Amino acid sequence: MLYGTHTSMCVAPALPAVLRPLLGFTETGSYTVRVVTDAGRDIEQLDQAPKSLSSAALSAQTALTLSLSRIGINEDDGTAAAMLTVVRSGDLSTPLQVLLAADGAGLALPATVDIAAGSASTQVNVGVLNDTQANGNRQRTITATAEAFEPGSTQLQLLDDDVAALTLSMTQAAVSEGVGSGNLVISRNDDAALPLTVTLMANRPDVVQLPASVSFGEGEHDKTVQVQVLNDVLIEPTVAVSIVASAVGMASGSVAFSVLDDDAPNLALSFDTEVVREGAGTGAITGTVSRADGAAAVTIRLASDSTDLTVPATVALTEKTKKE
Ligand SMILES: [Ca+2]
Ligand SMILES: [Ca+2]
Ligand SMILES: [Ca+2]
Repeated sequence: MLYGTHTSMCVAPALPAVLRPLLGFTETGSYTVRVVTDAGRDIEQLDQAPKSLSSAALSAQTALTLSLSRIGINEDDGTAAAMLTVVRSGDLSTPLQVLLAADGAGLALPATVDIAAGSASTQVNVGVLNDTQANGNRQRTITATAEAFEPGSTQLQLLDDDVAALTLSMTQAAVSEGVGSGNLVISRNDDAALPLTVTLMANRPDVVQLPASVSFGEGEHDKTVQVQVLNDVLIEPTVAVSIVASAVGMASGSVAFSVLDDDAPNLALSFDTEVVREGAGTGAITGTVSRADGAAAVTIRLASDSTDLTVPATVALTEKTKKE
């Protein structure tokens, strides 16, 4: 506490902010502080530094203060992750526009918030932006500023909800045998501070070929490799291919795509006679449908260009057979 040798009207220009509320300086303006000695007129001083009093007016500066309903918010908490309360001191008779800012990415804040005339405070939602990066927990400071006000600030923890993982994508959802290759993109979602070797594996090495591994350099987040699609002359159904990528310390990633066959059945049609009499009836001619290659079942459509000859609409070739 401050003591003096006599009673006087005086002012303390450098009065610490912590004393202002104790002395009742809640309003803007100039104040005069009366310092009164104790009954014994003794001076009690905790240090020996000279003390002086000034006649300059003391101005109690207005200030903004911030508080949050929560100080730890998760990346997936959405647009109303926490409630921010902005309080002003001083004259309340006019509205006040307060500027809000955060010291880093990840928060959704309005750039300004208005405190209405007659109000000392207002509230606003603090939202959080959810990303897919394994970017760790981050501390953020929110600051409120307004002209002629001491800025206010508050801090919160932005909690990551992502694990370090690999993701895969194919630039084509389906690749034809005849095209030869497709592009596989491998991505890592961590900060890529260290090089990384990723192992690649396909469920159908008889259909596709790809590098056994791919190396990420420091700072590299994406790599693209070619997936070779093996070509043959066999008639085959569409093949579902999946590729898995794995690496130490990372969750594995996978992608599925289709390999489309480009081989048409090589069909032949022959008859057991070249001449037939009118009225010979059903079964007058035996036709043979055959294929030179392919193992899969297939249905062949038949047609005649004459109303004098009738043929079955379809004939089915079962797996590895020919049919008459
Ligand atoms: Ca996330
Ligand atoms: Ca994240
Ligand atoms: Ca084929």
